[in-house]
Amino acid sequence: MSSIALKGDIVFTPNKDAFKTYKDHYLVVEDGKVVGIFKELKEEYKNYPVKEYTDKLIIPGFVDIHLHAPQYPNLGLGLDKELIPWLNTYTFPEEAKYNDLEYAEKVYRRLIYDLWRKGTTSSIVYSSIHKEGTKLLMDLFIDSNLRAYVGKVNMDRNTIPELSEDTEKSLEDTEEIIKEYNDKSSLVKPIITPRFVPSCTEKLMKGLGDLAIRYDIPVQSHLSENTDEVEWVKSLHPEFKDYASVYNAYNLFGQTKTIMAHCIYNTENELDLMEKNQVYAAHCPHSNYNLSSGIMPVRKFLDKGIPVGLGSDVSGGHSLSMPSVMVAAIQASKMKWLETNKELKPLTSSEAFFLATKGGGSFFGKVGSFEEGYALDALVIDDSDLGHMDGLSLEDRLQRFIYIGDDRNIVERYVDGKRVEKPM
Ligand code: XAN
Repeated sequence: MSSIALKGDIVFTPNKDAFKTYKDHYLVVEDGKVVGIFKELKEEYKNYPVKEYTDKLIIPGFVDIHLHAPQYPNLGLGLDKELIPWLNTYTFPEEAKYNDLEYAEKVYRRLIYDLWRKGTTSSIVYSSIHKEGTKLLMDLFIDSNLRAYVGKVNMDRNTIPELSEDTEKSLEDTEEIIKEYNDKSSLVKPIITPRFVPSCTEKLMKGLGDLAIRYDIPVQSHLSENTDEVEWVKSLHPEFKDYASVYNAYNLFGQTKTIMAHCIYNTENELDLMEKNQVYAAHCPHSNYNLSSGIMPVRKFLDKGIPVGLGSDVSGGHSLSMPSVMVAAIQASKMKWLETNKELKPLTSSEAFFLATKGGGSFFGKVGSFEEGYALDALVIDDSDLGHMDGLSLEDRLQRFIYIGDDRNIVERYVDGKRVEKPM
C-alpha cells in the first residue's frame, strides 16, 4: 500500500460556503486516498514518507468539466462570431482533420501537456467523430496519469459532409470504444457524446441512449447555449416541450450520469428536470462571453440544488486555465446580479473554487476535496513571488493566486496519491 504525507498550508472547500484552511499541517494519504489532516503526525503514520512543502499552498487539483480536444489549434480564433457561424466556419473544418492520426497526436500531446501545466488534474473532454483519433486521445490520457472522461462525438445531420456519420457506423464505433476502454484504466473512462440535438437524428439519439443504459455509461452534450440554437431545436422538434425534453425522451438526460454544457436559456421545466435527474450544468463563462451567447444564471442552479461545475470550453473558451475560468464565472455572476436588480447574488470566491474542484469533481466520485476517503488529487502552489505575504490568511493567499497567479506558481501535481510527471 502506498502511503505518504504532504506537509504545508492546506486549503479546500468541503462545501461551497467556506474555505477550510490548515496552516502547516500534514495531509495523510493511504493507497491514494485521504486519511486525514493533522497538526502532528500520529505514531501510526510516523514511518510514512513526508513531502515537505513549507509555506506552500496545497489545494485540490482543478476539474474542467467541458472542453473540446480537437478544437485546441483554434484557440483564440473566430471569436467575433456567434455559435452557429463559428461552428460552421472554424470548428467543423478543424474537427474534420482528425482522421489524420499524426496530426491528432501532435495536437493531443500538446493539449495534455497544457492541462498538466495549468493544474487541471481531471477533465471531461469531447474528441471528434473519429474512432481511432478518440482511442489515441484516451491512450495519451492514460499515459499521462491524469484523470479524464473522453467522448467520441456523434453527429449524423446538419454538418459538413466530412463530419456527417452513417448512423449505424456511429453507434458501432461508440460501442467498440465503450467495450475496449470501460475497464482499461481506473482514471480514464468513456462518455457518450451526442454533439447536440441539431447534429443528431432521433435514430442516433435513441441508439446512444440505449448504449448509455446497457453499459451504464455517462453522457455529455450541449443545452440552450444560444437563442438561435434554441429556436433551431424548436423548429426541428416542435412535438417536444423544450430542448431538454428531446434528450430526456432518448435516455440522454440523467438516466445515467449526465453533463449539459452552457444552460443559459433554460425553461423552468428544464430546470425542474435537471434537478430531478441531477443533471450537471457545465458553466463556461469565457465561451459564453466570446461567442456572445449570454450569461448563465448560475445562482439559480445552485439555489435549486442542480449540480454545477466549471468548463473552459476550449475553443469557444480561449484559455485552459481554471483559475481564469473561476474569475470569469465570478465576474459573469456580478453582471447577472446587476441585470436581475440584485436578485441573483454573485458567486463568492469559495463558491467559484468549489465549482472548479469538488463541484465538478463529484462527477468522477470522491474527487476535488481533501475530506476523508477522497482521492488525493492535489496541486502544490508556491505563491512567494505574488506579493507581500505578512498577515495574509491562507484564504487570501489562495484568492490572490486565483486572480494573479499562473502555471509558474504550480510546483507539483498529484493524482490518486501519485506525483504526476510532465507528460512527454
Ligand atoms: N454546440 C457547441 N457549443 C460550443 O460551445 N462548442 C461546440 O463545439 C458546440 N457544438 C455544439
